[in-house]
Amino acid sequence: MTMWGTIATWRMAHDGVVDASRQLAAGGTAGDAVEALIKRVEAYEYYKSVGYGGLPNEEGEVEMDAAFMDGDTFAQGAVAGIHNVLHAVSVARALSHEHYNSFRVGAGATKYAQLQGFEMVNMLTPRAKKLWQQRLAAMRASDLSPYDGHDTVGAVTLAGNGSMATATSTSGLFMKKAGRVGDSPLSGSGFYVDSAVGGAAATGLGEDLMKGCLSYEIVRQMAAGKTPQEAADQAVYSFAETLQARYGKCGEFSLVAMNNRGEWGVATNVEFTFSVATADAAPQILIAHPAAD
Ligand code: SD4
Repeated sequence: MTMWGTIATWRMAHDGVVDASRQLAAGGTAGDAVEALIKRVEAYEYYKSVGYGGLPNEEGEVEMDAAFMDGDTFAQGAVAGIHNVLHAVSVARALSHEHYNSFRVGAGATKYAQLQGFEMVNMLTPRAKKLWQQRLAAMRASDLSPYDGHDTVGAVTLAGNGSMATATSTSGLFMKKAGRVGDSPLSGSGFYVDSAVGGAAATGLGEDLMKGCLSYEIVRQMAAGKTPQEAADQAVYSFAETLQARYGKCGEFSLVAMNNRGEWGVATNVEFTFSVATADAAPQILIAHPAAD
């Protein structure tokens, strides 16, 4: 049987995983499948942390981060702090075809999307605005942290021809400061893929994920011979421990990984749902727990 597969963060990715697996089963490319997967999540209004309906920053502006990477060529494109673009992942993918200027931020990223004809919409839905107003009032009343929960969609795909791709998309942390960028558009932190090995994608506290370049570290461990599960465990748990010991705290991390044989693994330091499908296993939503001490 031709091996293909996809794995993605959170149960919200499930419909996208179903779409991607149909494409991959029909011989679609890894890039098209991962973009379709992420777009499905971005378009769904009721996911509060990705795409349309995503929660805004402290100033009430929805700022999106997204990335796309081709595991054959290592081509990457990314956007950060982009405004009012329905599919930030598609903008990132378009940028991955550029040799120069492939990572764009803020007004420059938004302008690029407009000029390229990407669909522009007001990303602040009435529902997200209401949640923002409620949180603003609560933050004034007490000292609430802007950070609660973590819900970036990040996915890895393996096509039947052996090519791999990865992509991420997020509105980042609810109530983040204007201009704050997380790990999701950063190569090696939020995502990484090498078709000769495998790929990984992250969700969690970007500020801490960046400290360990955890997606790259998982791919490096797989290249050294570890299974995706061993690689994810090694990268995530050893770094979380080191960070705790040397920095004094460690945010939530959850990473998904798949190798170029369609084997997969997940490591997390918090209860975490994910969705996965392979040529020999129908799409399913699973729950991962932190490894026991
Ligand atoms: C970030 N990794 O921007 C993302 C957070 C997340 O809700 O997973 N999002 O740091």
